[in-house]
Amino acid sequence: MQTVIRSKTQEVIISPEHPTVIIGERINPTGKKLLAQALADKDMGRVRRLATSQVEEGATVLDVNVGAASVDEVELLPMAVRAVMEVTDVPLCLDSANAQALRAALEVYEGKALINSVNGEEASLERVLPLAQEYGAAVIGLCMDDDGIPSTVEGRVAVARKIVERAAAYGVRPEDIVIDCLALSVCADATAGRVTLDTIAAVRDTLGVNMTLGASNVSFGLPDREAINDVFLAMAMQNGVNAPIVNPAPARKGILITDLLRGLDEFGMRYVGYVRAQQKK
Ligand code: THG
Repeated sequence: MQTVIRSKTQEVIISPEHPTVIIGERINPTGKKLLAQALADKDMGRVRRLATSQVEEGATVLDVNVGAASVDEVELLPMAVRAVMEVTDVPLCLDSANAQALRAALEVYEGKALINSVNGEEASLERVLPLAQEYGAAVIGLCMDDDGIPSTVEGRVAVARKIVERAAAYGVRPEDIVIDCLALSVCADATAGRVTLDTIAAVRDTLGVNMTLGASNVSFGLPDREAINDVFLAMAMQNGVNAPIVNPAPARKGILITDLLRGLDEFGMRYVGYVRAQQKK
């Protein structure tokens, strides 16, 4: 199964047979006071710089999230999308829980976007899936609903299946659904990592759709988070995640090595190219 997303000039294919797609997460004011302030001031300089730097660091898709207090997402999300399109050619992942903001961003976006996201709640399905159909976009489906994130593998797979089925009813094909099985901290719940990993394998085996993951939640509250994130992401990729949402600079090496070991990097061209480029810096 192939999920194709596009900018004006570039096409990115998410599939188990292709190298892992890195969705850069850093255009997001969470934990970034200066970016939150710049967005409140409608100053897109930081957004532009985060776009350029993440593409240099290996992102082939950029997540764009402007959600912060004192930010009107309906105005700011399309503004940020325009700013990013001015400085990079990669396809974009439009990250908002606000359907009006998603629509405004889809209106200005040039290409086939990845909407981030829909979930199993009725209100979300009814608002977001028609947008995907109308704009011909792909959409990330989160394994959660009105009752929160199910604690069992079966519960999460049921939400994923519901999203795929409801999408079909709205004319959105399974190829255009990218499921996020959701990572929670292993610090709070020892089984959190395992439930996510087992859900990923079950979604791959039963639904066969492509998958994303914001892997860094898994290490929340623990020391040396990057080491934990790297190992967890490798395991998640082995189970079927093929388009993770990550900070590209620290995540890229582990992703390239995991692709190499999984037979997705012929002659090690991508890995060797990366190591050579790092040595020249
Ligand atoms: N799934 C999907 N979308 C998502 C997430 C997910 N979007 C948002 C988030 N999770 C992924 N994006 C981020 C963005 C920033 C951070 C983590 C995940 C983050 N920021 C640092 C902090 O808070 O300390 C700031 C550090 C920095 O990058 O400079 O951790 O799970 N579908």
